[in-house]
Amino acid sequence: MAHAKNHLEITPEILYRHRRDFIRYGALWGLAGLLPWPAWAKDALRKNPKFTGEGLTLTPEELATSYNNFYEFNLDKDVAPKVKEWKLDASAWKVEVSGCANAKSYSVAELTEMGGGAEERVYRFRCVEAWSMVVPWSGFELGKLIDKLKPDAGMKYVKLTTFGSGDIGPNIKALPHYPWPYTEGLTLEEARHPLTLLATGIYGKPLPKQNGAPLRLVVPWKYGFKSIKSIVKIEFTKTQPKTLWSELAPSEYGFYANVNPKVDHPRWSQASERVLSKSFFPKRQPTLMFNGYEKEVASLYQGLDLTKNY
Ligand SMILES: Nc1nc2c(c(=O)[nH]1)N[C@H]1C(S)=C(S)[C@@H](COP(=O)(O)O)O[C@H]1N2
Ligand SMILES: [Mo]
Repeated sequence: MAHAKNHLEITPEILYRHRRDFIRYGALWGLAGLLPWPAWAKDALRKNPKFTGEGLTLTPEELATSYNNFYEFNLDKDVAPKVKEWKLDASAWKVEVSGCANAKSYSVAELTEMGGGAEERVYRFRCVEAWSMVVPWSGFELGKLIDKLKPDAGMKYVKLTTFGSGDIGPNIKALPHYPWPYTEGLTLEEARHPLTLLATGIYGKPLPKQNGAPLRLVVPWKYGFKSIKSIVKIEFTKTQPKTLWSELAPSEYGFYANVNPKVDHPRWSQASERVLSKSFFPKRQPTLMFNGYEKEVASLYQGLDLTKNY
């Protein structure tokens, strides 16, 4: 890390915001006695009460926005010093949608509106490289958007694609053996699961470039590589779409990529994970089945051999 701080100095954004609100409204509150939290003091961003992150420790924002995998730009995670030079312009973004009744090109604002507006959810996030974090995403359920888009009859999958221009992502030119553009896919059932988000923000702010501005997928029970960034295309398909990682290394990265402590990566164990932190002695914790979302998603995979369908 470029400017490592003592980990005791780190204040998670949510605590910071609560503290700021407390200072701002505390005096008034004190005068009024034990009144409920006034409606006008609430953040504009809706917080989903089911996903407030209770019992989880939020990853410091500074880490979640600097320790990134975004292969189009960099392979070494430490993006913070370089991100200013990235030619990713999220301002006039369009997403091409096909394979459905309402196929056309949409702005991110239009998609957000169709998805019911953005709300905040705190999710665990587990990279296949065996590190993990806990972050507050702003976004909307992909399933709500799918209902509005109305997939054509017989569609079974959703394919998502990142921009493919080497003028934006220099590694698209520098690493020609990668099957660019970055693509990912979900079964329609997975895409419609209420946990599956299209995110437009993180830590209550618009997504920074390195986290996949202006629109990225978040599938918290799957390895991080499924959560494709900077999406330019959403396609409904009849057949299982090809994905960048499963094409590049099919024995290491499957289509499902469900977090599973019992199915190891061919080159390392998935039984435990390093918790991203600024601490000199990062904590390791056991990895949870479906990254802790087993109750919600296990039924999607009934009868499926998860050792073969990794
Ligand atoms: N387009 C694109 N999406 C991507 C990646 C990438 O390299 N390119 N990396 C993936 C991987 S491996 C991870 S772990 C997450 C990282 O997301 P974060 O940087 O917001 O933590 O993004 C995923 N989405
Ligand atoms: Mo990852």
